[in-house]
Parts: sequence; structure tokens; C-alpha cells
Amino acid sequence: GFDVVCLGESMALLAPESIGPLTDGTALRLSVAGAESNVAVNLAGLGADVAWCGRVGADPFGAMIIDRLSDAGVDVGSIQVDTTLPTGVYFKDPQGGTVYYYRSGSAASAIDTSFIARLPTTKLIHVSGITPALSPHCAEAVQHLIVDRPHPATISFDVNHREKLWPAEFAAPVLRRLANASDLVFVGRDEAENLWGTATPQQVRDHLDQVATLVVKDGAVGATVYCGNDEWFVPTPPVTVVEPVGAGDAFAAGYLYALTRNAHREVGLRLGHLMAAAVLGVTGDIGPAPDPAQIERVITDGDGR
Ligand code: KDG
Repeated sequence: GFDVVCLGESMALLAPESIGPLTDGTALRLSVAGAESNVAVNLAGLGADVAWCGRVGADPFGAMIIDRLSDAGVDVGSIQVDTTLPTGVYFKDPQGGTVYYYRSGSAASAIDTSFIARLPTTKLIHVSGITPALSPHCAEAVQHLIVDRPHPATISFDVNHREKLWPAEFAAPVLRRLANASDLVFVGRDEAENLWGTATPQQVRDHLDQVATLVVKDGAVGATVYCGNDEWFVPTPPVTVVEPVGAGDAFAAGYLYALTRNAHREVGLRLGHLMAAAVLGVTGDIGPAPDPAQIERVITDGDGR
């Protein structure tokens, strides 16, 4: 089986080539985006045996997603190609600081419990709070995966609240329920505050008290991992932020990679920070390839200096 299976929607992303308004005549660049496939690409870069499972359309965008993930070393053998529904698309507006999704009725929005039944064998399944927002079928599928547990795998859940898909008042109870039924949860401190009104990492822990392992990321401050009554905190290393998108996905990949190597939870936080820092320094969703020697130093010595 795989070390990790990541499940979700990937889309074609259209973003201006240089910062400016989204208007007629603006040159756009086409690329691949998707939170869970970003995690898969980062994990493959670290050397993990990882598959991405999702549904794409029988169109150039679906083909592009399959090609790029395959190039990155991610297994694409479980991707379903839908012959009628299209690949989702979204536009990034860096000037307005927002995104526009064209993904309702996408191939991925038809992910259902039968798709979950066909997931390949793995020790660890990574999903996010984006998927239950895509359609009622997707919500049922994620609930089935996490609550009914048809697969004997550890479930990792990144809360990933996307305001443009569902406002906090609708998302809050669903994301809390899914998080509390997962084995490992990633959430941003400010994301949790926006959803549940929890101001401090400890308040997040009190709100998600059923989770075996909870990782609360507090931006430039640091990350805390809670496990039972124990907790470990690792400060965020200083970094110049060019563009933050993808940093959470890279963080999750670093933590999950440490988990596949049976490293200590604190090592997971360090690898998470290291992977996130690489993405924070670039405009793209994925950072430059990590230095394998530095990764090994973090895993064996507990730090990468
Ligand atoms: O984490 C980055 C994602 O937000 C981006 O790749 C797009 O998956 C995406 C989404 O649904 O917003």
C-alpha cells in the first residue's frame, strides 16, 4: 500500500501574469491548483510513496492535472476521468486579494461513497474541509470516510475553511464534527477563530477535544501539537513572506512525512515549518525542492541547522 493517499479536488487555475485587474486583455497563466494535490506533490518531493485520488473531466485541464501530478512523482492510477462533467476552474485576483471559483457541477463534485470504496490501500488518508463543501454527495462521502471508517487507515484532516464555498456559520458545525472524528487535524489559529470564535490555541484544543492529535498553526508565532494531555510548541522560523498560498499544504506534508518516518511529533512541526517556509518565499503553491540532507538532519537530530 501507499504511505499516504490524498483525496480532494484539483482545478485549472488562471492567474494574471503580473499583478493587475482581472479585465479584458489581461494575460493569464494556466496552472494546476488544489490543496490536497499540493500536499501530495510536497510528500512526493520528500520521497514518500503517495497517491492523489480525485475526479477530473475528459478535457485538457484534467489531462494537465494528471500530467503535472505524475511528473511530480505522485501516483495518478486512481484518478477517475468523467466523460460528461468538466474539470473545475478558478481565477485568482491577487490585486483584489480574492478568488473566483467555477467548480459547481465539476467532475470532483460527483465524488461519492462509491469513490471512497475504491480508494487504494494505505496507512494514512489525508482529506480537507474543502471537499465536504463541494456538493451534498461530497459531504456524504467525507462523512462516510471519517465517521464510518470503511478503511483501516489513520485519517488526517486539514480544516481548510474556504469562505467562498460556504460561510463560517454553515461550515462551523460540519468542520467541527469532521475534525473531532479524525485522528490528526491541522487548523490555523485565526481560521479557528473565524469559524468557532476560539481565540487561543488552547481554546481550539478545548473545542476539538475528541481529536487524538491536533496541530494548531499560529502564523508567524509558531505551531502547537496537542496529544492527550501533552503538548509541544515549535516557533515559526523567521521568513520573508512573498505569497502565503500553499504554505498550509506544505506544512501538512512536512508533518505527515515525519509521521510516515515514525519521527517525534515535535520533529513533525519542525519539518512542517521548513516546508512551509519554502512556499512562503515564492509566488507559486509549491516551494523549491527541499534539501534531502537537511530533511534527514531534522528527522535524526530534531533540528535542521
Ligand atoms: O491551499 C491552496 C488551495 O486553496 C488552492 O490550491 C485552491 O484547492 C484550492 C481551493 O479549493 O481553494
